[in-house]
Amino acid sequence: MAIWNPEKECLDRDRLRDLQLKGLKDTVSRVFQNVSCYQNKFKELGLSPEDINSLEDLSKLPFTTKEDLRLNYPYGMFAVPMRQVVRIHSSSGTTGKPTVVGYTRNDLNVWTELVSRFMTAAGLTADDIVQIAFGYGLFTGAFGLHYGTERIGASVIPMSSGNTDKQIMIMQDYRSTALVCTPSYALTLADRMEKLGISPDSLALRVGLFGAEPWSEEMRREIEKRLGILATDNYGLSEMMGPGIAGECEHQCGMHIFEDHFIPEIINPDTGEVLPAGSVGELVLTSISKEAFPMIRYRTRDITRLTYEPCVCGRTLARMHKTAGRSDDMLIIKGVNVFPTQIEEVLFQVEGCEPHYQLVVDRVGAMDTLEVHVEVNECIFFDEMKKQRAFVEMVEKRLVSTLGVGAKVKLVEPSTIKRHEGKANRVIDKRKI
Ligand code: DLL
Repeated sequence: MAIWNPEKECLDRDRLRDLQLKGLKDTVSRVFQNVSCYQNKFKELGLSPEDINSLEDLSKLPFTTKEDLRLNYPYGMFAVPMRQVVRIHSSSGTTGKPTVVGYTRNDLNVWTELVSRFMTAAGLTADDIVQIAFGYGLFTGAFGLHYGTERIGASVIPMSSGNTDKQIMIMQDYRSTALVCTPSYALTLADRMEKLGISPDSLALRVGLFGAEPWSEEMRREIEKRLGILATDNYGLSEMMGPGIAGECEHQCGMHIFEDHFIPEIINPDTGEVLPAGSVGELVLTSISKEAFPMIRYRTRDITRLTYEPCVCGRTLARMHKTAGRSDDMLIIKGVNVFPTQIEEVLFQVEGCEPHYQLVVDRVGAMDTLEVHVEVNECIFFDEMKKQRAFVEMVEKRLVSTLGVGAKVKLVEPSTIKRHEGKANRVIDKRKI
């Protein structure tokens, strides 16, 4: 199978470490000289760039958080003068001011290279026709994938998000072979195609490159079955660059992190302590090649685990496992930690449940409550009460045994839960309202 940049993606790990140390030292010197937020943080810790002499010294450096970016809104974290910045994007933050990110010409080049890597890893070539159904705009998804598509020589259809019927028409008429969007939108498309009586066999679609939100293995199988494609996962965040931090190869066994540009660490989110390889914890990333907007030990809030075992594809880069979600998305129900993706896994395994659900969290007196609203097929929805009740009890039983905390299940009619065009928002937490 093709590898976009074998020299870097299959680099011997000792040489990779040399390259990382060099990139780390350069980055630390640059932020120390040019970014007042880092100057202050380093001074508080009594650190100077000369103290960084090995990769182990990384843990001496301070973390960067979303709060730092907010405090330095809009351009305070930039390490180059504005005249060297050629592109600006922004995070899709749901609370407060969005964070602003900038790119030099070289940053854009690197970004395009890294997207080309994971597109190639997913099996795309110059022969593909790639339909991009991410929204073009401040969000990094569409532009990131757009330039990667062009770089590998495939044809890009810059469709943007929404307008589901038109997406399907274009997919049919233009013979799109690859689809780029969020996994939840892929399901929205599959649903609509079924309603319109369009069989996936009549399309040329063969691969999906999905990312920008957490999704379970069960959801992957559902998308693959319903669209008749190979569905691959890719990960990124605007604060680090956008898509192109990590992406899966066709073996679908974890996303290769482009470690020649980003150093990953896993920490205990409560104490900040660095955890040994293989542990589950919060992913922390340090950029080692970015010019405009370098990030030292950025706390992503995403909970995952890294594997350093070599992959059968030949890449030597570490792989990150599907994230359970952001630690901010984690619900604490009666003291038990619950990720929406865990609920998704259970629902997707139940025959009769449709892949559309909404979680409603509330507090009655001092007691947290969790309600799971799930669409079921018409057979079940219109079934006699007794059978419906038995169905609800069966789902509730499975949920409590997986989550360790009870949830009330409410069956809703097909097509009643809101469909998503971009990132899905599946939780209504009335406790925060
Ligand atoms: O979502 C960048 C992106 C665009 C990635 C397109 C992949 C494809 P933000 O809007 O800043 O950037 O959101 C970043 O989304 O911290 C994760 O919580 C979540 N996320 C992104 N990719 C994945 C994924 C883009 N593959 C935040 N699996 C991140 C799980 C993901 N969560």
